[in-house]
Amino acid sequence: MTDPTRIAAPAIRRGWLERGPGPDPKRGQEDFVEVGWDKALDLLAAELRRVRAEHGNEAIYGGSYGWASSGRFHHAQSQLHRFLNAFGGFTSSRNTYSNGTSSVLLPHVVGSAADVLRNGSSWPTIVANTELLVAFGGVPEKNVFVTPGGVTRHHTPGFLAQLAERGADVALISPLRNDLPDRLRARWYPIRPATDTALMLALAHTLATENLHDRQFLDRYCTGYPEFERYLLGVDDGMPKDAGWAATLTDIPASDIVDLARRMASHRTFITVTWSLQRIEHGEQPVWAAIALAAMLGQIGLPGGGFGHGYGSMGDTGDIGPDFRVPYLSQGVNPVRQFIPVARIADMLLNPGMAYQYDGAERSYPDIRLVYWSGGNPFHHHQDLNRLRKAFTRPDTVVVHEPFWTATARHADIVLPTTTALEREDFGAGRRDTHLIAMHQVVEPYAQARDDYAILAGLATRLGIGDRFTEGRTPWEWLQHLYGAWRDHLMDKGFAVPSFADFWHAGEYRLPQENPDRTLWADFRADPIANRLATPSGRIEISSKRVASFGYDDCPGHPAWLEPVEWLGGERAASFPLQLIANQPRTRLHGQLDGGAVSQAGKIAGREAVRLHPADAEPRGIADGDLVRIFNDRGACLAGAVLDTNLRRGVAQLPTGAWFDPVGTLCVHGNPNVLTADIPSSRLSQGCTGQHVLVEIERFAGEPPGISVRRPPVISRESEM
Ligand SMILES: Nc1nc2c(c(=O)[nH]1)N[C@H]1C(S)=C(S)[C@@H](COP(=O)(O)OP(=O)(O)OC[C@H]3O[C@@H](n4cnc5c(=O)[nH]c(N)nc54)[C@H](O)[C@@H]3O)O[C@H]1N2
Ligand SMILES: Nc1nc2c(c(=O)[nH]1)N[C@H]1C(S)=C(S)[C@@H](COP(=O)(O)OP(=O)(O)OC[C@H]3O[C@@H](n4cnc5c(=O)[nH]c(N)nc54)[C@H](O)[C@@H]3O)O[C@H]1N2
Ligand SMILES: [Mo]
Repeated sequence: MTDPTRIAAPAIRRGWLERGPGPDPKRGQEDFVEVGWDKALDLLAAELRRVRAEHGNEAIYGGSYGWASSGRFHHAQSQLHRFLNAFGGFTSSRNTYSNGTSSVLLPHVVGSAADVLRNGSSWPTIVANTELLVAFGGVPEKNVFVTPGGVTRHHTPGFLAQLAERGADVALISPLRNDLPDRLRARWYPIRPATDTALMLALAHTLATENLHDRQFLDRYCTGYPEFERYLLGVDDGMPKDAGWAATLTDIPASDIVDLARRMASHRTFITVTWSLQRIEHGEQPVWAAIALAAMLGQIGLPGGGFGHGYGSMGDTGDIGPDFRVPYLSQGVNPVRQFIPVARIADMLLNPGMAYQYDGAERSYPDIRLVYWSGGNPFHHHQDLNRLRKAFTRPDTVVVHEPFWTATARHADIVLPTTTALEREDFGAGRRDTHLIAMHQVVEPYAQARDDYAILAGLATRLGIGDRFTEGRTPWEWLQHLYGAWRDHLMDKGFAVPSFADFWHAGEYRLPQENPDRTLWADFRADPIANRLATPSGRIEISSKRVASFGYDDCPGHPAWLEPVEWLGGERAASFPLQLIANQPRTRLHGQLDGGAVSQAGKIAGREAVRLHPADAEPRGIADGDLVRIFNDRGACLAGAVLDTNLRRGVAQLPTGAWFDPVGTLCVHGNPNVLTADIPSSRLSQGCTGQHVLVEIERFAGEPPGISVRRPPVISRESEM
C-alpha cells in the first residue's frame, strides 16, 4: 500500500509539458513533473478535444487491455470504456492474451468459444468418472488461485486431491514435471515444447490404423473426418503421421505413444489442453487436434470423457459455482467500429494504414494519436518490449492511470495516480464464484490518488459529458443503484436476496447454487439436431471448409503439424539452443505487486529466477544461484539461476512479471518479454505467442547493473521548473 513505487500525484513527462503533444523518441526516458489535479485534467481534456477534432475518435486507442484489480464497479477498463464511449468512441481491442487464439478458432470448430471456456465439464464429473486424464500442459496448481473479478473459494486443489485419492490414471504431457502436483503420481511425458500437435496426430493415427476410433460418433456428430484421416495416413503428402514420425519431433518414444493411444481408447478419457499451448505460433493446431482426437474416441458429451480447455489455467475452469452475472456498470455503446486483435498493438502503432488478415477478413490499422491505458500493463504483457518501446514513441500522447510506477506509467506523458481496491468501496465476484463480496474500504487513499471513476468524472465534466458519465451518482450511490437493480431482477426470478444495507453489513451474499454436475456438449450428444452446434454444419468440424476457404497456409482447413520458428527442432535453435518457457508466475498475478514481499522472496539477488536443467547448466559453467544473462537477437535480460531436474533438458523456464527495467536493450530485472517475438499465432486469430522463445544463457560475470525500477522515476515539482 505504501511501496516507494506508489504514484503520489499527477505527473507529466517534462518533454510533453514543455514541447506539447507529438511523437517523441524520449518517451520512457525523461523525467516527470508533478502538477496539481486541476492542471493535469485541464491539459488532458484539451488534448482529448484536440485529437477528436483533428483526427476523429478512431485516433484514440482505448483497448486498455489488462487485469486491473478485483471489484465490479471500479473495474478500470469498464470505467474507461464508459467514459470514452460517452466522448464519442475509440478504437478498441478484441480477444485476450489469455486465450485469444482459441477464441477465434473455436467458433469454426465447435460453434462457440464461450461453451468451451465457460461451460466446460465440471470437476465433480471428472473426479467421479474419468479413468484416464491426459493433461497437455498439466493442471498447474500455481495458476488456479485467480479468476477474473476475484474468487471466494479455491476449489481446484481439492478436486485434484480427490482425483489422486480415486487413483485415476494421469498422463502429464509437459516440459515441466511440476505442472501437476506430485500427489497425483502422474506418468510424465517430457515433451519437446511446441510439438503437442505432432503427438496428438500420432495418437489419432494409432486410433485410425488400429481401428480404435468411434466411426459412429464421427458419422453422427462430426464433419470432415475423412479429409483429416487422409492427412493422418499421409495419402497426399506421403508422410504418415505415425508414432515413429512423432517420436522424432516430440522426443517421446513411439512405443509410449502407441501405448497411450490404446489406453485412451479403452478407458473413459478426458483430454485437457492448457491455454498456454495456444499462446505460441500455430497455437490453433493443438486445440483443434485435441478436439479431433477426443471426437475419434467418441466420448465427447459423456461424463468424465471428452475435451476440456484451461483446467489449471484459471480458477473458474470446471468450477462448481453458478454461471451468474453479478452487478456491473454499463459501458454504453462504442460508435467507432475500428478495432484490433489485442496482441497487434505494436504493429498498429508502427504501421498506420497497413493491411492485415484476421479471421477471414482483410483489415487495416488505424492511425492512433492518443493511447489511453487504465488497468493494464502492456510493458508487462506484450512481446518484444524493445519493439514496443519504439511503437510507444509514435503517438502524440500516452495517458496512463496506475497506482504504481510500472514500466507502462514510465512510458506515458500523463500519469494519473489511482487508488487500489483496499482504498475504496466496491463489491466483487469472479466468474463461477460462490459469493458476492462486499469490499469494505480498509485504508485512506494513498497520497493524492483518486478512484478511476473520480478522475474520469472530472474529465467528463470538463468535456461537457459529466452527467452522461456519472448520471449524477457518487460511487456509494452507484453501488446501491447497481445492486438494487440486480436484486430486483433476482427477486423477480424467485431468489431471496438481502437488501443492500444487509448485504453490506453481512459482508457477503451466497449466490444461488447450480447443479455441480456438468458435462460439456452432453445436450448435443443427446440430440444433435435439436441442439446443433453453431458451426456451418451444426456438427464438430474436424475439417472446416470455411477455415480452408481463407487460404491461410499458417492455419489450413484441418489440424496439421506446422513447424514454428521458435522451437528446438528448427534452424534457429543452432544460434539459440534453449527453449525458454515464459509462463505465468507462481509468486504474483502477472506484474502486479512485484515489489511486494511474496514476489521479492522468490528473487535471486533481486532478479527473477530462471530454472534450468543441471545438464544444461554444467557445460555453460552455471551454478545454482549464479547471475545469468539470457539473450537472443531481440534483447537480453538478467536472471538468477535455479538448477532443477524437474524440467526436460534443453528447456529453461522464466515466468513473466518482473517489472521491465531496461538499460539499452537489456532488462536488468528478468522480464522474458524482451526476448519473445512479436508475431501472431496465425493470420486466422492474430493471437499472442509469448509462451515460447529460443534463447542462449551464459553466466554473467562482473558487476551487474543496479535495479532502478524499485524506485520511482525522477520527479520534480512544477515550482522547481
Ligand atoms: N511472454 C509472455 N507474456 C505474456 C503471457 C505469457 O504467457 N508469456 N501471458 C499473457 C496473459 S495470459 C495476460 S492476461 C497478460 C496480463 O497482462 P496485464 O493484465 O496487463 O498485467 P497486470 O500486471 O495484471 O496489469 C494490471 C495493471 O493494472 C494496475 N491496476 C490495479 N488496480 C488498478 C486500478 O484500480 N486502476 C488502474 N487504473 N490500474 C490498476 C496494476 O497495478 C497493474 O500494473 O500478460 C500476457 N503476457
Ligand atoms: N499465480 C498465477 N496464476 C495465474 C496467473 C498469474 O499471473 N499468476 N495468470 C492467470 C492468467 S491471466 C491466465 S490467462 C492463466 C494462464 O494459464 P496457462 O497459459 O495455462 O498458464 P502457464 O503457466 O503460462 O502455462 C501452463 C503450463 O504449460 C506448460 N507448457 C508450456 N509450453 C508447453 C508446450 O509446448 N507443451 C506442453 N505440453 N506444455 C507446455 C508450461 O510448463 C506451463 O507451466 O493463468 C492464470 N493464473
Ligand atoms: Mo491471461
